Amino acid sequence: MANREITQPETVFMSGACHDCGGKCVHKVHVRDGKILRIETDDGKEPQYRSCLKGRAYRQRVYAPDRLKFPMKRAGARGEGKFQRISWDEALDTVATELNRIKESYGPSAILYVFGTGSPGLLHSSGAIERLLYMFDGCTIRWGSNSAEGSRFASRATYGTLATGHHREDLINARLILMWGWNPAVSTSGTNTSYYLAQAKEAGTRIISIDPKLTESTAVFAHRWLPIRPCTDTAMMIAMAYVIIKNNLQDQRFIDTYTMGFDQFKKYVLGIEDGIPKTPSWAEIITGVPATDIENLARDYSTTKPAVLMPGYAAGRTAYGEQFHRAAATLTALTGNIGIHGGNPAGHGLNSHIARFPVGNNPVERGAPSLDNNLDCALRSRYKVHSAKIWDALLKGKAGGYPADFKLLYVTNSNCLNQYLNTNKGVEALQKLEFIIVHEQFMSATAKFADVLLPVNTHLERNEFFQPHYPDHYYIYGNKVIDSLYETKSDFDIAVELAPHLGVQNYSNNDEEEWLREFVKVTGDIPDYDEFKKKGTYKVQIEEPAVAFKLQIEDPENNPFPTPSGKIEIYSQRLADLNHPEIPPIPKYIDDWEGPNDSLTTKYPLQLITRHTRRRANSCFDNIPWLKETEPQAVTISSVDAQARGINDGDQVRVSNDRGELIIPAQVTERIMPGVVDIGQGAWFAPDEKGVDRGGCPNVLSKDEHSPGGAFPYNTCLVQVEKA
Ligand SMILES: Nc1nc2c(c(=O)[nH]1)N[C@H]1C(S)=C(S)[C@@H](COP(=O)(O)OP(=O)(O)OC[C@H]3O[C@@H](n4cnc5c(=O)[nH]c(N)nc54)[C@H](O)[C@@H]3O)O[C@H]1N2
Ligand SMILES: Nc1nc2c(c(=O)[nH]1)N[C@H]1C(S)=C(S)[C@@H](COP(=O)(O)OP(=O)(O)OC[C@H]3O[C@@H](n4cnc5c(=O)[nH]c(N)nc54)[C@H](O)[C@@H]3O)O[C@H]1N2
Ligand code: SF4
Ligand SMILES: [Mo]
Repeated sequence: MANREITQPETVFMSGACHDCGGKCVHKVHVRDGKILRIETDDGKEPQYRSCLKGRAYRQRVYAPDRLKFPMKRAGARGEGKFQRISWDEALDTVATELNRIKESYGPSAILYVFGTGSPGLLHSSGAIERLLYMFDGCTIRWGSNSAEGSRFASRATYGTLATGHHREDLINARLILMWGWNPAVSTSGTNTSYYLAQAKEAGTRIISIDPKLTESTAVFAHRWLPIRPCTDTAMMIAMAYVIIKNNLQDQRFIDTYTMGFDQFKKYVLGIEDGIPKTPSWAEIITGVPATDIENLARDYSTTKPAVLMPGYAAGRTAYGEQFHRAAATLTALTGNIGIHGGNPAGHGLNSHIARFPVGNNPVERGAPSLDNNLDCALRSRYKVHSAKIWDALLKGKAGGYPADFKLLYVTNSNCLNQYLNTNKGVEALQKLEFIIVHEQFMSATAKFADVLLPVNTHLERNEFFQPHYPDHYYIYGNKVIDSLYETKSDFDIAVELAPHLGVQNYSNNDEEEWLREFVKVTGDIPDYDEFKKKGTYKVQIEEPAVAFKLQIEDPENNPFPTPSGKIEIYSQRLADLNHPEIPPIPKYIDDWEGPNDSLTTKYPLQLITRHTRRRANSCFDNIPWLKETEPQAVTISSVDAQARGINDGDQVRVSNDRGELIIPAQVTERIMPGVVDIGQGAWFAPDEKGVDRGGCPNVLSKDEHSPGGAFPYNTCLVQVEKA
């Protein structure tokens, strides 16, 4: 037989922005005969939006042998991971029958929708099913950002908005940068952040890192590393305020003009309120940072202007995480580093013009007060379930104070069993449900518990529109590069096909392209859709980097801050009105449960932190061989703590507390402070027959609580480590 393989010429497609990594980059995909050959990245005009190792390796994710290929229904016990292939017709019929049955028997609030950040696109993402469920009389949804609810809470309380960021180019204008629990060389934090940090360093900006670990960012950019005990940063910041106020180093004109509540804060800081002056020596005992270092940093930060204090989200993912972000914002206000080039208000830092998929209103929440900008967590939890408490909510329902007795769980774009707190409790809770539906690309820990499992395509198998999460000035068009593999579909396609089975009329009057055209139009920036689609990126020219609150600072008369007082609220009356002892109206240090001062340290003496890793985006990519090679899953432990336990580098160790245990190799290093251990988050939960995790999933250890302001306390967790 003649050779039938006629080789087509190689074609290049522009796509990008694969998962939730804190960035959105360009994928330049080489294809021949409908097969991806390799993936390169932006080599166009600066600024380039270049991929990381995960994008370069994406071919292996698309063609992974363990991709979910067909719709399936459960064949063994729930969670056992045994499935049987079914047709899409049967799958959609079953999903519709169960949704109808649950709605009719228990009401729509018995349906809990848990969505995550698997797909960062606007159309083919979690919003698609959310919209469908709302049109189907609603459901209960989760609230609380795993990433940064503490930061969101603090930003709303202090500034009245989440849009508090500068374009990252502006880092170059700073004379001093404090990377406070911020590791953008790994966690990206805006695609080009490291690029601009490198430029700032070259231009002479001094950079100081405050972090329990000597991170990649610290190694590359910082002039100094100040190790600090996790969960204690607020104490250090308040002691810095003490030094500033005692030495009259604050920007009093700024404080008088733009802020409210300085005097109340001052009374607390100086100890007039409670008899405890918050001196550097007071903070040294709590934080482990020498008092002289705190004193020097306070002087440095308040006398070097402009300066950036950049709080990462991790120090706010603690038991009182919002206090960290409130204190950070307050330091920027005391020093007048808000609204100016080279400064930073240390708020949530979100892109202000981010568009959203129109999900509509949830009928189940009809009559609820506006919850969006609300600081009252208890009020929110009357209508939604805080994501930290979903297992508890499944187990206890209304009797536990939750909005409903949940019967059906619908999960898209999330590996919640792996990624939310207290995985072992999740395993138990999932057994309580009558039905579980999961849309997935892989057999994740969560997918294993599905009753119906629907296979989803990847971003390279659909057209999509992407916008940056952090303030930046570009957009990405993700072109469909290959046809959907096997029988996979996107969440949007599934919603469109499921709608008629549910009797939902007019789910979408637009097809994919019409939606994308609409999103592009809404930006107001992109003149030509077809050209944008072809080029894959649209870079908006800017005169100078955008600076949050520039107008408020330059012309305060006409531009109040969007807070009730119109000022930066160091003291918040809205918080005072909550009358909650653990949500004080001014930022305060509160000792964390499971912090370094908890008596539980006698049993579990080590503080566990769980950083975001280079080789994964949350739990995405854990199964990709090329990426596995780059970084073994291990627990990082200081040589001091390792020696005391007879642990050598590479030894298998048991990390445990009362909630669970896991066995992984130890990585012994001087690059983490004694008393602290670190396990990269996102590794796949793999319990052995005794229930001991062998995959390295740190959430078998984390506690399913949230801070008073709604933060996930992933980094508040006490453990013991011993040789396995
Ligand atoms: N211990 C600890 N745990 C943490 C954190 C921590 O710091 N420490 N960080 C937390 C943070 S910040 C976050 S944001 C969460 C993230 O937690 P999740 O929101 O659960 O996100 P991922 O782990 O990325 O899981 C996303 C899942 O979606 C799937 N997916 C990808 N694309 C699509 C798609 O198009 N459609 C569908 N249906 N599925 C898709 C992926 O295969 C993956 O299994 O993790 C949190 N978990
Ligand atoms: N490569 C990669 N990039 C990512 C992600 C990913 O999974 N992989 N995830 C993305 C997502 S969803 C998010 S929300 C962001 C998260 O971004 P971050 O929350 O900023 O990232 P982390 O790596 O958790 O933590 C940053 C640094 O904080 C330190 N740290 C931990 N606890 C404390 C503390 O109590 N005090 C102080 N001072 N430092 C502390 C850690 O050692 C780490 O160096 O990253 C995004 N970027
Ligand atoms: S993980 Fe982020 S930076 Fe890496 S390829 Fe995907 S979108 Fe780009
Ligand atoms: Mo996140």
